[in-house]
Amino acid sequence: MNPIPQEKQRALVDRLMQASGGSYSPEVRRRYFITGPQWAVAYEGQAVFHAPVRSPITFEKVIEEYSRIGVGYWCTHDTDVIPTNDLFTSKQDETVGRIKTSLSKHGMKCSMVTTETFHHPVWAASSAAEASDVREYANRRLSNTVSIGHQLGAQYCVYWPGTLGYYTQGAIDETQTLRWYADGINAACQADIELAQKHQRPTLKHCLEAKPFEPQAEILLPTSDAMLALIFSGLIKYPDMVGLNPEYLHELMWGGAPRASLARALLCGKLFHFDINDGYRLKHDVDIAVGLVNPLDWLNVLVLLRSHGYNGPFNLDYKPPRTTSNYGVFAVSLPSAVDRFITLWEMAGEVQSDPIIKEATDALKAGGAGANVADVNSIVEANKELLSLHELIGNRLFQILIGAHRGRTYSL
Ligand code: 3MF
Ligand code: MG
Ligand code: MG
Repeated sequence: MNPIPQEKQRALVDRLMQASGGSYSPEVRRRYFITGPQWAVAYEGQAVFHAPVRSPITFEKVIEEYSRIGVGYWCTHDTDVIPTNDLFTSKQDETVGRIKTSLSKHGMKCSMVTTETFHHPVWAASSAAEASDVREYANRRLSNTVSIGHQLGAQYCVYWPGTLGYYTQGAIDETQTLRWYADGINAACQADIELAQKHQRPTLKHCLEAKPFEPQAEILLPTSDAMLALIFSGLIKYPDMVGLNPEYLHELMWGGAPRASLARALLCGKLFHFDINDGYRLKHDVDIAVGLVNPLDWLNVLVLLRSHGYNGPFNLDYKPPRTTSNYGVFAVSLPSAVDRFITLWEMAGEVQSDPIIKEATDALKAGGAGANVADVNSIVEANKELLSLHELIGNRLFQILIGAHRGRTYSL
């Protein structure tokens, strides 16, 4: 093949996307509670060892593009759209006004707001730092975000604690720091109760998001289970207002099974919001788009969520790779992520109604006949042959993933 002239490259990308097929219309995409973060598509590809590869884009452009593609909801950190020094000033009000205009112009809704508590130097010792002025500022920031949320019509507020941890052990008292952290969540909920009354709206759903490592060496709330423990610890003043925003990759990063983490959250009634992406176990937070690494696991995750009637947001918290251009973010990255999600969601429905999986799971629950519960060996014998169905179900899930259940064959 000859080298491709620069001016023909976008057309090539578009043609191959078209040829790949599998895309849904914006109308179909809008039926799902898929939410698009400002920061995901505005990410310029920078990191500790990486210079940016893409140029900045405005929230107006982000909202317009989400709308065109069919992602009906937008969410943001406070400082994604309002520089830290402009918060609490008239510039904040002016920006919030422009966001409202942009959302309504494009038929979009704001689903969620979140406070940046990890990037700015003020958070060097976390939002629950020893110095009371940092903590007071944190409370103001969290309350201000809740206020922005009400102004924009959001239903959710997310908290990723970011720098809540340490580099050198013994420098902080973990129990005290966690108490101070809970005080911040309490201040946000308290502000929410007052603001909700003022705006004549329901209070927001406050969702805690854990991550096991990055950007601190050691993290005080590393998993969704740790967040559940905090919610039920007695330190949280309004535990009914507080739940979880698990992130798929964050649970995988510590070596956990995301589906099991989600199951525990569901059992506690705390699965409020879900960050969807993909990546690898025991590696850093690569935020690859949903389904590109672990499609079979993702299929299973969605079976769980479908079976339990999860109806919260699916938030596209991923980072388009550094090899993707500004054009590619909207031409390839975003639509393909949304469409993989929808395809996996539909496949999860097929799993739920698959007669083979149904009969196999029913048989496993019915168990084998003829066991004498006083005799351990007879229990083993009674169920022995049935238990092969576990692996058979695994195989059936693979077949559904590759379309074999619909007659797709390979070299046969
Ligand atoms: C970090 C994250 C965050 C949170 C976001 C929401 C930048 O690993 O996942 O995304 O999701 O801060 O509060
Ligand atoms: Mg996240
Ligand atoms: Mg992540």
